[in-house]
Amino acid sequence: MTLDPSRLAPMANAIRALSMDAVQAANSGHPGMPMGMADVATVLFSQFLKFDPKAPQWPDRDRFVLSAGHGSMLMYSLLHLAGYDSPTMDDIRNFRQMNSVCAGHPENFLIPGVECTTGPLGQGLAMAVGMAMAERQLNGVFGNDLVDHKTWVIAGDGCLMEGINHEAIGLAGVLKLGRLKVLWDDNKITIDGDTSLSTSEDIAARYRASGWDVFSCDGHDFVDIARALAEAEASDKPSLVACRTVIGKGAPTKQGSHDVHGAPLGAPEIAAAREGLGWTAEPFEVPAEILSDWRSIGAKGAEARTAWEVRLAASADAAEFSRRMSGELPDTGGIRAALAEWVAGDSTVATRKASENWLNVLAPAIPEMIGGSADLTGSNNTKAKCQAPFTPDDYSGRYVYYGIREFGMAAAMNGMALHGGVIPYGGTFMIFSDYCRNAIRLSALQQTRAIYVLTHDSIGLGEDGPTHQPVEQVMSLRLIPNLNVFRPADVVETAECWNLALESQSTPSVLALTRQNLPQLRNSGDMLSAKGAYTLVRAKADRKVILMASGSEVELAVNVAKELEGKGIGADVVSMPCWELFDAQDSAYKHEVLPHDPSILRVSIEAGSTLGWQKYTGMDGLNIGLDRFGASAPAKDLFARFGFTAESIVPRIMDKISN
Ligand SMILES: Cc1ncc(C[n+]2csc(CCOP(=O)(O)OP(=O)(O)O)c2C)c(N)n1
Ligand SMILES: [Mg+2]
Repeated sequence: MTLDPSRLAPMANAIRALSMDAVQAANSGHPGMPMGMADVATVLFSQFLKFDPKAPQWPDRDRFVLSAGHGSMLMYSLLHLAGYDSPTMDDIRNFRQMNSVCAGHPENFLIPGVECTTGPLGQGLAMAVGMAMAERQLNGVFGNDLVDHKTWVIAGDGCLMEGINHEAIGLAGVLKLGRLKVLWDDNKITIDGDTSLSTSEDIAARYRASGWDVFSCDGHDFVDIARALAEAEASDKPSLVACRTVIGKGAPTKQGSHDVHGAPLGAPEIAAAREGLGWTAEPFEVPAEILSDWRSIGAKGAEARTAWEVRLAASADAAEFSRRMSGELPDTGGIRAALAEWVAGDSTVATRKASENWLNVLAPAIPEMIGGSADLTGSNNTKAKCQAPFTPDDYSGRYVYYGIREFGMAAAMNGMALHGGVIPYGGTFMIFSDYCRNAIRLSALQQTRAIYVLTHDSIGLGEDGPTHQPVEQVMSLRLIPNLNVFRPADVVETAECWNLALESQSTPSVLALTRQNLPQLRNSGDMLSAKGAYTLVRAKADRKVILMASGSEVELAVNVAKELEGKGIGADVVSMPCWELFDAQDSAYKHEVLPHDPSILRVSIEAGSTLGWQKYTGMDGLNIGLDRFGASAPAKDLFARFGFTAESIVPRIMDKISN
């Protein structure tokens, strides 16, 4: 569509009208942002964004991320007006109501045109960095014919103020992600009022210092917006466009004020705004001519999409590219054979090292696995031998040096997984899962296959002391819905848990791994970890005790069981590498592993918070754990000091049984 401001203005006003009306009808929501950015978004969609509403999943589309997720009505208006099947006008009428796909904030799992879930400020932009990384990685492998698109972001003052912004733009800068373009809603307003209340930084200088290009425009002048976006598009650096806007533009008495940020305008203000904008249509109606202009923008993308499909069909890489984008793993026959060998073996090794060894089996067989670490590669053991670094000189590389940016890494992993075609995994110490926790939560909410390799998972890390020793982290990760927390006990479970993580297309995983060596506990069984928990050792004497444990404490449970058997007390040992998978088993299996029998004492052993184990042990059980901070000492001494020895545990069990 040629640039004709007289046609664009009514198109932008359609966004304003829908946003005012939907927020008013819902009696909640954020009209200010969509009204303020309506003009910029209209220019972006009409002249820059590559998209086809009839093929929302087309792999080579530009990605559009509304990082300022509170402005969700901007997203819903744009998608509807441009001709996506979802959301419908009825969905928009029911904005923020039960069962409407137009949720309070945009959700990727509700609307195909929504690339990622946004709302937690800053993370949309940080996920866009990951999308831009995935684009370059796949471009590095498959070339321009199949992969050649940009990532566009609309971000607000809040997204730029959040700490994660620093991590995200630093990563984009060092990786020279020139196809990442961020449009900043520079309205100088946040919830509390003028941005001068809380910030005085030179944002442009900060971005430039991080290797970005910075442009600016009057966000209400269509010609100027198009000029700035064209300049940004032409830049080979990641680019920020400061779009000077008026929040709530079009609301006559409220625009420019924080009052318009997050509350309905009210009927009188809406009536006055309609008059000022010359908008005469009824609520939730868009005049045919304006809708037709929008639909013609939407229709434009079909040409690029069909041309791409022709190129794909002609490509020798078509099958492999399509497989990677589908998320299906390649044939893993070799991996199964390797696992059988491991089961037959006898190796004493830290599970972080077992993970590295298994990665050296997985990574060559699964080329879409893109690893990385937040500057702990040698400790997290995340790099497979076959992986070259992912750098601006070689984007086909498969290993990312994320730097000390745990939150930025996790958000980027989400963006990569959402982009598709790659399977991201990344490492840091378990203790720093808290640094990236909200991104892990968003992995779960967004149903991304992000795999977190969190090593040094207990006091077993030893001398680094309590700042580095996780206590509550493993348990607190189990609180997050749709997240599989794996804590494998040995080399075999480590390999099994990795496989399960890779097979979980819509559930992210945490692999909690030890620093310290652990003996191999199993020489039989096929993927027993898939059930989440299983009986590793059966009682020989009359069963009086069931010991359940995860990770490094399974070995201890085995030793405790031996001593109890020596005293004529039969004890099962249940290894529980993944609560979530165990909870998903049928009740027959669960009762087979943990039978209902009040005469059997249930004992949990895990070197971390005990809160939660009671659901398996019952309140009459015994919970051996750590409900205090650790200390700085060698691991062996710490386990002894905090009661994680058979000498300490056996008497407690005997005591409990005899009382
Ligand atoms: C991490 C996070 N902290 C706080 C909020 C709550 N919140 C939503 S919007 C907003 C203000 C954002 O200001 P800005 O990005 O400038 O948006 P504008 O008011 O201009 O629409 C805040 C604090 C949030 N959504 N995410
Ligand atoms: Mg603002």
